[in-house]
Amino acid sequence: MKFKSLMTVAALVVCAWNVAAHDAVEVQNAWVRATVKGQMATGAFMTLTAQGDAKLVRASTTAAGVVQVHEMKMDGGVMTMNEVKGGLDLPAGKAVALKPGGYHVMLMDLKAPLLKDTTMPLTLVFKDAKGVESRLDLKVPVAVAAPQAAMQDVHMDHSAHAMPAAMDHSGHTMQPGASHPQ
Ligand SMILES: [Cu+2]
Repeated sequence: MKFKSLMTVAALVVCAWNVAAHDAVEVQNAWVRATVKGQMATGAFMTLTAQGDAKLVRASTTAAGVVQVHEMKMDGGVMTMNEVKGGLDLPAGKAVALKPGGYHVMLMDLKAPLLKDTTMPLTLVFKDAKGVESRLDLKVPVAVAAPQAAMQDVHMDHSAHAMPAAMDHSGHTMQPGASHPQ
């Protein structure tokens, strides 16, 4: 009986998040690597924490013609980069880092150089465990390196955030010198 009433409360909370439309996945420390004239590709990086099991299924921006979710890894001493097929898994409550040398949002066919200290619009599309899609519109800071600030939340609306901001980020220190191939 008590268990059942708790379930009802949980369901109501989920509904509230759906109404907010963009609060099912928390985005932190988002940034996109600045480019120079003539450079056609770069990467966007961030930490994603889904409230419930979800996937990052696609991303888009007006700044690039092609946007893909990529995974970079060492394969027999060679760095390889492949599109993540079927979406990037975001297990409930787990901070998933997109960072140089690992997962990233690959921006190709750039329309213009991305200048540092500007922002770039980025739309992320998530799919929850029921297959329902939601989109999140971000303005991502353009920088030459990962932001040093531990907590830079690009969300504009914090009203519905029930999760504590201090998740465990110990595994997400940036690799000095790691860079994204052009
Ligand atoms: Cu890539």
